[in-house]
Amino acid sequence: MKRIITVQDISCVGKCSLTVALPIISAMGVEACVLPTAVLSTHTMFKGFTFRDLTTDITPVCEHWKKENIRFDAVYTGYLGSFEQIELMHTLFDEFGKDALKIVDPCMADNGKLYPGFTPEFALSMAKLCSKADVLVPNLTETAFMLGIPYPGRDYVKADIENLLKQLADLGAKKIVLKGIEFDKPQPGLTDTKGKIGIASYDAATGNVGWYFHKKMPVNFHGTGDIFASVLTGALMRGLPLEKAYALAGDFVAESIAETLKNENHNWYGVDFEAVFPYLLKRLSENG
Ligand code: PXL
Repeated sequence: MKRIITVQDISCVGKCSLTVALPIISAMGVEACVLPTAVLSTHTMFKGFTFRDLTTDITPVCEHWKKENIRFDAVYTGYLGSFEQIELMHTLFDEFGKDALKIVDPCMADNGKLYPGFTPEFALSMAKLCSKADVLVPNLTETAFMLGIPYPGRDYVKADIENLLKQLADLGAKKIVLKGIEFDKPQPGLTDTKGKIGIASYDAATGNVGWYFHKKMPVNFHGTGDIFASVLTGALMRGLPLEKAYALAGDFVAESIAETLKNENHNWYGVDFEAVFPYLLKRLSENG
């Protein structure tokens, strides 16, 4: 069985970060080890959340793993709470990432805004960590902050996205999976994008650009980026090629939102992905 380590916070309530990564990656038949960066009472979209920083635990935990000769097939980093934690992730990649797939979700912003507590300088520091990624999974907002350019909103065409992919690859990441692409008008070479939301990918080694569009749900939910990156990690570990892995991740997010909206008293803070595991496992058994 493949074994991964995921490094992100545990928001006790909120259906994001570790409370989605653990169940999803485990359900996909991959051993999910965790390195929690902080414990929060809820994610940061609630008011008055508590925050216990776990930075000082990271090095001793890793030292113990080194003594025990523990190895991972993938190292997947998500929400990191400080500059110091980003620095520690460079060390983690050096020590545990040599033979492992390094997946970075630079989880810090969405819809044109940084999440509470983050600054543009933090985004530039995250961009340095992305240089070590085998697979980088940003959204458009994170891309803009990491490249130090204005958030494009919906004002872009296909060539602009291709340009962003190349700029992200110039940071040093080997493969890019850019989420949340929506085109208002038809684009050359792309069919059936109307009313859809999608993913653009780039392989720095070959220069190949890939696209995948899936149905756009009427409501945005928190934590869906973490769900996307978790499914992507699980699918890559199960041997799916990158294009199939991100298609499955996008479809699973859309299915999770659809499931949530079936209940008119649904939570505002996260999606009911738990009810969609049968779909995920069926797709996985059919190789995506
Ligand atoms: O879903 C991303 C995320 C993860 N962890 C924490 C967050 C957020 C988004 O706001 O607050 C603590």
